[in-house]
Amino acid sequence: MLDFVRYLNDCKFILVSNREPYEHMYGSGGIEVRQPAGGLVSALDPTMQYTHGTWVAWGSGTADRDVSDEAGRVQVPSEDPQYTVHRVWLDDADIDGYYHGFANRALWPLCHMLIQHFEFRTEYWERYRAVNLRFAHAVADEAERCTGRSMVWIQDYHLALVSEFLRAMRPNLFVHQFWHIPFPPPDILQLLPTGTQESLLRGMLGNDLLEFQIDRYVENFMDCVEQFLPDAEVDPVRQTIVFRDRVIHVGAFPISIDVERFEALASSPETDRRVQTLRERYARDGRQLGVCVDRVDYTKGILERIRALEILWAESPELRGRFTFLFVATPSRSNVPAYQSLERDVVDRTREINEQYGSADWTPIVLVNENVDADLLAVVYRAGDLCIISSLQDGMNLVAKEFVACQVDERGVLLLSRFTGSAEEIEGAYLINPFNVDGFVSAIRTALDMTPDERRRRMRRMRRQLRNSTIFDWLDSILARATAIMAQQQSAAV
Ligand code: ADQ
Repeated sequence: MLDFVRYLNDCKFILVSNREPYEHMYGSGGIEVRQPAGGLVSALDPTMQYTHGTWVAWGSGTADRDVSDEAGRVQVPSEDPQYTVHRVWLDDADIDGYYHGFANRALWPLCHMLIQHFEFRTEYWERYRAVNLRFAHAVADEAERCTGRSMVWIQDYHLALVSEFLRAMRPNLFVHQFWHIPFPPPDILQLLPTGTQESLLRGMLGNDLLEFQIDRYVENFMDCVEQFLPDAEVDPVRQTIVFRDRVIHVGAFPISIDVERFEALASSPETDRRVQTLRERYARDGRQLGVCVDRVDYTKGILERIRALEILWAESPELRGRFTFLFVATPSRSNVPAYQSLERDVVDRTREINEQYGSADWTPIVLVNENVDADLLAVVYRAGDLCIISSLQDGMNLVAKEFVACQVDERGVLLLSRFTGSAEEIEGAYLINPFNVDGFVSAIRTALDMTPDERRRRMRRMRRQLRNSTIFDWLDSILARATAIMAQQQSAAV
């Protein structure tokens, strides 16, 4: 599994992300360590442990300062230290401006092209720049601590300017960045005030390699550079940009999940038992169970999905009592007003539909409003007869892949928005357009009517494909590409 670690043999690996891999929190029994759930941390933590690198991230835990040294460094995991976490400290104004402000109120909606949610404030942008500079100082400090060459890998849209700041401090560092969300075309990026879109793009061009999820985002990025930075030379065929006498490589590297882990979770005897109980409750006597798992976010098309379900039950009374929808939702970014009102709308709309169409022995939408653990996720995914992913835009969407990995009985249909990165990757899903409500409703009907043979055929195809494209393949292809470019640079410099 860790074969790709060979790429990092002779250089120090410095990973940079907004969220940290271990958070120290004051709890009732003293200091507790929390590791955030999620594919990225579970794939990268072993890599970091094996290479003894450094992870630079925001120190967000209540006890983080008390367990770190003066430079903000702490060894993890605490029971058997293998690598360093270098924490960057943010105060409330930083969190408001950098995180809730520019990252989540300006860049997030802009990249997802949902411009009704776009809100730019000069204060947000200034904080974003200041915090990105602070991250760059922390990385430079780490690079200075080692004698050999370092490879810096930045994650995501919170840190778009770090590579340019770093380049000015340490011109020889090798820096690359993975952009987890979509990248918009020029007509959308230009909603940023004049000058800001140029600064953002220049910030990203501090990297030696920029990784996006799919080719469409690569193309959008190159179109933006072409339009807003006339002094950059874009080569769309080779996917390179020459800027300030440097060559920046750009490419598509679709992220995935730890497929074996999800398959194992879905196949355990305990899961078997829990799936039976769940189906007994919601899918007995030929009833079908629809499922979905989401962060409550306006990009996920949640209200569009609820609306489609409502129309389905309104127009097809025969489906009332025959089809239940289990929706596992976790509140997210609750400090941003748009998210608060979405959370309220989801609860209100669900209650209205349940009151209108439900009966004594049937609840149309079962809303589980919490973050659930991976075991329960596997149960939900395996129990589903169909999974509905209706994102209005989504960089990749890992829920789609998790559902496929857990469908060990090959019973489920995947209804997948064609505006997800996954839709360009997964063959065998039933694609939908969440903006076309009638088409959406008729797709749910078709899925419910799909024969077991057709379901199995589609699911097998998706599962075969997924096994050849796991999160470890993703990591391997990025590190292989990064080290190849690094080697090219070194031989050109000799
Ligand atoms: P997200 O927008 O968070 O990620 P997604 O890819 O679907 O979207 O990942 C969500 C993750 O959170 C999944 O692993 C899912 O299991 C988990 N999750 C969601 N709701 C949960 C709940 N109620 N309980 C427990 N777990 C829950 C961003 C981009 C995506 C991109 C990923 C990875 O927006 O487009 O696919 O990063 O690059």
